[in-house]
Amino acid sequence: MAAAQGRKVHFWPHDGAFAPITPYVLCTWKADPRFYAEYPTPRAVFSLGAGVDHLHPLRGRTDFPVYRVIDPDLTARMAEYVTFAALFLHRQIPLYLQHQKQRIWDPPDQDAASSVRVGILGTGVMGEAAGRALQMIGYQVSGWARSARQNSPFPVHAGKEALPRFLAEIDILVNLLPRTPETTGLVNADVFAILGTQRTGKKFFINAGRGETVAQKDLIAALQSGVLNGAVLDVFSPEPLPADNPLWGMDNVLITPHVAADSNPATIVPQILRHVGELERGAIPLPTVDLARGY
Ligand code: NDP
Ligand code: OXD
Repeated sequence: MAAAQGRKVHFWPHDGAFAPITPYVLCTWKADPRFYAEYPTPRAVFSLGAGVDHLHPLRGRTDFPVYRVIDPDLTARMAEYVTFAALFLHRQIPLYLQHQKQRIWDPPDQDAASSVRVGILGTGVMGEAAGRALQMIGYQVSGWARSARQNSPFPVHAGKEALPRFLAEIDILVNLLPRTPETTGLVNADVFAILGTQRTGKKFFINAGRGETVAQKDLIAALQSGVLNGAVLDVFSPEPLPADNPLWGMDNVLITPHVAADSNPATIVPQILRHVGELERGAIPLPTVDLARGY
């Protein structure tokens, strides 16, 4: 509250009814759609995370700028998570955990990172940072995005037509796509089948984007049939992942409860206040979200 520097902060719904003082901004994370109905004329909307799929009740609105968290702390956390997950899978940690339980000493063959190809779906703020971190370890990194890149630290394939070619050349697929109408269910059986077809070897999947972008039944089938050798999964549809979901019981799957990159209030509140200050001075900082595009 002190950080708000004299501005009134109203917590909804805990603080009860509020006759909006004009102008006001909304700071929101997975709010009940009634929230937006109660405050229909915001000066700006701030997502309290990087993802903005939770803002779907505002789709079609163009009368205010929308901002998301872009924060080095959050980005670094995602790069950490993806690096951990890639090493966990490529360095065969599930096998050692299993061997340890059985007291088995049996060193397997081990590929160098430089021979492992990691592909990133979505090379935005998170995807590019994760790719850079993976490159530092020596992985061969490539990416896939909607639009072509000028100055990417690794090759980026653009557009739907380029997807099969991108997939055929990778061993570890990392999903960092936002959830939009176009990306919903995009990672499906066809994607898993093409993965790494240019070279025989192990194939892995990491998902820290959104659960809805993956056809979960296809993922389960790919893990059960050996099309995929393992996965590290942070996001699901629905969340929490129901206790009877087969993914929980799979030895080749590591599940984390949507913790890849948590927003830290200590770093995001000053960012929001900086933008609010600019709005108060009449400058409209460039919106970081395009609601029509969905991210
Ligand atoms: P950005 O908006 O910066 O990047 C999104 C990327 O996805 C861009 O490269 C974009 O392409 C690409 N993309 C979007 N739609 C398509 C499409 N139809 N086809 C191909 N590429 C597409 O997002 P961030 O990198 O900051 O974050 C990504 C997601 O990660 C968030 O939306 C959120 O869902 C998730 N997240 C998860 C967290 C967790 O704890 N698990 C924490 C934070 C974020 P282009 O560059 O061409 O626009
Ligand atoms: C986010 C998230 O989008 O935590 O920031 O998933």
